Amino acid sequence: MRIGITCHPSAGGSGILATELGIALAERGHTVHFVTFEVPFRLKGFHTNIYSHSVDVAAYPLFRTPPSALTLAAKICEVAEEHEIDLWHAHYAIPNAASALFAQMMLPEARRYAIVTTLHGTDITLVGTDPSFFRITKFAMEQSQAVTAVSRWLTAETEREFGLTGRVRTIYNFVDPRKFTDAPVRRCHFAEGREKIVMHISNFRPVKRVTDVVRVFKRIADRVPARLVMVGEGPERMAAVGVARQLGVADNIRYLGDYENMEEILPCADLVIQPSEHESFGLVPLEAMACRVPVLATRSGGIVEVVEDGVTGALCEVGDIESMAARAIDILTDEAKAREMGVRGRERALHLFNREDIVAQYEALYAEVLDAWRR
Ligand code: GMT
Repeated sequence: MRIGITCHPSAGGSGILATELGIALAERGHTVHFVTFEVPFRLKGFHTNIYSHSVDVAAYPLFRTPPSALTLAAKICEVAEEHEIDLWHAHYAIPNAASALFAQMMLPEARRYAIVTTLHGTDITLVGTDPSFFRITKFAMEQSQAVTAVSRWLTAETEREFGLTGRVRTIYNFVDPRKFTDAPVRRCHFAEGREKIVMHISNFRPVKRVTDVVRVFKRIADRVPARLVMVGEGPERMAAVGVARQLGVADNIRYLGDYENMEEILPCADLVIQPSEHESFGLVPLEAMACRVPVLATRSGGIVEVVEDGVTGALCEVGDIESMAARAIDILTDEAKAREMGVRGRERALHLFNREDIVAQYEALYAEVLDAWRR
């Protein structure tokens, strides 16, 4: 198949998943064309069967902001026509599904591709439900030939919020268990001696509740020698820095900023913490589980489909700092329990969220969609 993929290329779960999917599809013999505003950050090196096309951003004095959704649509159209694309997979509804739809309409009828749209979470929960985006999000979903969501929770949320005429299918995110392993890594980069390493990885948006990470860590550090490693960048980072200073734990925290090769550092962690307001899936917890790292997360959204409470980590209510700290201390001070959780986490990652199985689900969906589209 000749497949086009559009995604947000910067560090973020939807872009990561789309890129890893494209790489896996190319390995299975499909030709994959990415159309994005910059080269997706996990698309490093040369891959047979993969092409990456960057979108020009038109800066004309009349435009207050560049009409990027239109330039994206124009580029998709150009690539689709030149490379005779069969199917376009848009990751994240806005603007990607809308631009893919516009490009589809611009193509001559005989050249039109089918569209699969994958919803990742905030495109529905935050952006899509904003009144200024609601109708265009709904329209783009209804005009797609298939819509998928990354958890059962997100599927239900989408159906509830949008009352769609068509069906939304759940296809879970996946992890590559060869890349994310428990290979030995150098813990000494982050901690000394018996100090435990607590890790948080995110884009530091308000939904991630990064100040909760620091508050929980303060309680952990009062009882267990520990370091907090914060990975990522975003608007709430300075709030986390401020709370850490107030609580007197600033010296125990290291901020790594944006870091690309997560598989190199994740296995160093003794615990990964993700106290989000809601999380449609939680790719970081899944990658942590694949590395045999227990996860402390909130019982919110689709994350409960990923992390099994008491088995692969712990789930607490959003904002319940005391419970989160108690569960974290429990894991960090019981090595046998932590080890068992790690083992069960990797088993779960391999069993439910295995790269080969999930990619095969997408392939089957593409074949079904194309079959109906060509009739
Ligand atoms: O985490 C983010 O805010 C980034 C966002 C994205 O689109 O890149 O992540 C969403 O998609 C990921 C991949 O499907 C999911 O693992 C995240 O749970 C989801 N984020 C939220 O729902 C907040």
